[in-house]
Amino acid sequence: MAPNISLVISLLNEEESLPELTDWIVKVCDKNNFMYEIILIDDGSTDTSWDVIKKISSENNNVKGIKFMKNYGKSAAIYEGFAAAKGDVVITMDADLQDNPEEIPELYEMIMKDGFDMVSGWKKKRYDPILSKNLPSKLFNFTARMVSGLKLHDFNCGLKAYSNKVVKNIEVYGEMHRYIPILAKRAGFKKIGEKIVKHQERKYGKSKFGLERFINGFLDLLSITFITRFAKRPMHFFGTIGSISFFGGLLILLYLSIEKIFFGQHSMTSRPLFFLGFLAVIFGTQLFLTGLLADLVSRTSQDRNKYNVDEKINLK
Ligand SMILES: Nc1nc2c(ncn2[C@@H]2O[C@H](COP(=O)(O)OP(=O)(O)O)[C@@H](O)[C@H]2O)c(=O)[nH]1
Ligand SMILES: [Mg+2]
Repeated sequence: MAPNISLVISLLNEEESLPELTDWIVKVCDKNNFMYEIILIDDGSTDTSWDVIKKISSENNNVKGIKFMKNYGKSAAIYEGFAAAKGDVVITMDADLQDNPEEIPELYEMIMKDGFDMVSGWKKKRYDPILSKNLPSKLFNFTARMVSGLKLHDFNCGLKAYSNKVVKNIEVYGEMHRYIPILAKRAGFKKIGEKIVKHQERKYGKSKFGLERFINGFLDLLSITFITRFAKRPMHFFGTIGSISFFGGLLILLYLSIEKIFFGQHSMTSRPLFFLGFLAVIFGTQLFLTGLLADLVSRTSQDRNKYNVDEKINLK
């Protein structure tokens, strides 16, 4: 029988947390009579995480593992997890025990009973460093709200629930795991909700995302804007600016030519305006061609979702 719930957990070097985490999830699922599967994706860990996963999955068939040959990043891991997930409801959570498995039943209800396509967790009370995490995250979320029109407080929360349809219809790649609610909205899912979730301090190991968030956060903001609007149609972006520049330049040159031909202005090339027009036409053509090329490239890139999987357990 197909499981009710798939838990998709991507991880990097979380050997200490894994046994406790899976025990806790199993306990919650058993108590609620859920048929469940736990899909652990080891994204090139250098500690003994994979051995731990092998051990756990040998004792419990519902625990499944995917091991990447190297570190591809969280989006890649989630992509593979989503592809493998069979449950009616798919729930992602962090592996470090910061997300609380006790939230699973309510998230499940929100998808199955209340009809949400997706529910995003909101770590209202957050146990992370203020300066390196909480503040940049507020800024990121503010802009993401502006850009997407989605009223969520915590776009990047690891704890999220989806109906199966959502995970099979969105493509998480690059660094897109931060924008999954936006991807879902773009894919046509409308009922996207939020649930305040409990958050804990990290118990073992240390955070893998550090201060580089300041910079990445800013770049993410740029790409989030760009991607939501133009990823599939780069031509709309480059083409628009290119055309404005091209036709602006053309007008300038036309004006100068008319002046020369009909009003006897002598030297066209000694006038500053000539260079502006000249430049604008060339610049516009360049942008236009860039847009065209980008369009072709984005259409033909087929292997952006190819990841080398080393081994799989309890999965075909
Ligand atoms: N697939 C994958 N997961 C990662 C990577 N880095 C961290 N994670 C996992 O993502 C989750 C959150 O990471 P964490 O370091 O706790 O980030 P923080 O909670 O924002 O400080 C944990 O389950 C990590 O094991 C990575 O490079 N690839
Ligand atoms: Mg964490």
